[in-house]
Amino acid sequence: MYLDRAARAGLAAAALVLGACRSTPPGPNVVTVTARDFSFEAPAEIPAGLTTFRLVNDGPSLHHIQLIKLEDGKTADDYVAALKAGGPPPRWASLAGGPNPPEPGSSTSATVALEPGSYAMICFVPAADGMPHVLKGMVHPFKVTGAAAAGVPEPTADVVVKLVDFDFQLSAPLTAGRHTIRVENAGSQPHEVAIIRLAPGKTPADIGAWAGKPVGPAPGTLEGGVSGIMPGAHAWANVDLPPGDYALMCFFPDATDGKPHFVHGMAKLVHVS
Ligand SMILES: [Cu+2]
Repeated sequence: MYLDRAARAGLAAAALVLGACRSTPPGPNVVTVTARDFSFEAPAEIPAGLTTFRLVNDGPSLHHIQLIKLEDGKTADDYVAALKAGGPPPRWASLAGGPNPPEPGSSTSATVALEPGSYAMICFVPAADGMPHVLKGMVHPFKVTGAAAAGVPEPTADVVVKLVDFDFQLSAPLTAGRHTIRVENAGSQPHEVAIIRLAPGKTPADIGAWAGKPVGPAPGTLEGGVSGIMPGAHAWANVDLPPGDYALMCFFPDATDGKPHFVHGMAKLVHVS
């Protein structure tokens, strides 16, 4: 019967699709992290290799994930103590990326290659009193174990954003919709990219002015990005951008004068259409 044959053809097509899925190379390991004021709900142990951190922000504040790789047997407590002591960033800690903030009640993700070792997951976003969330207890120690699985290809990016001292260089104009953005630090200092859709009439400078002590609603909508990575490192931001005017921002303090990098030029207006 005609219908039966059509149904059989449909089943055969479905089987082909399933077969194709099975032969697709494995993707990055996905780790879901829930952030809230002021804690992370995250695993204590994560396998080495390409890892997509999916950050679910339960709010009420903005949060991100800044991964810190700890060397020399140092712990997350040592890192927090070093932050409290002030001074230059400790040599035994390196910034290993992570997703920059989505809106409260929303989620975003970023992919990084995790080397085995000891890590701290922290949030540098300042509270309304100006104190970074990490100093309010937003720190989660974890271990990365094992060897990276072989044959997991790096994510395929459709846009590259180079972080330089002090600018964002885009390989192509950003268009509305889903993107995997490869973020490369081609500068001499740690950098990040926060992707923020500007509220009508607002500028990147308005974001900078608001961010130091974020009282009241942001003059824009947080759309993710990649938190701090070291010079020479790269990571990927997975975003879904509505059209609009955007600010690309780096909030890292400058190694020389301590001012945030956006003051030095890492506050770029980008039109997404
Ligand atoms: Cu920077």
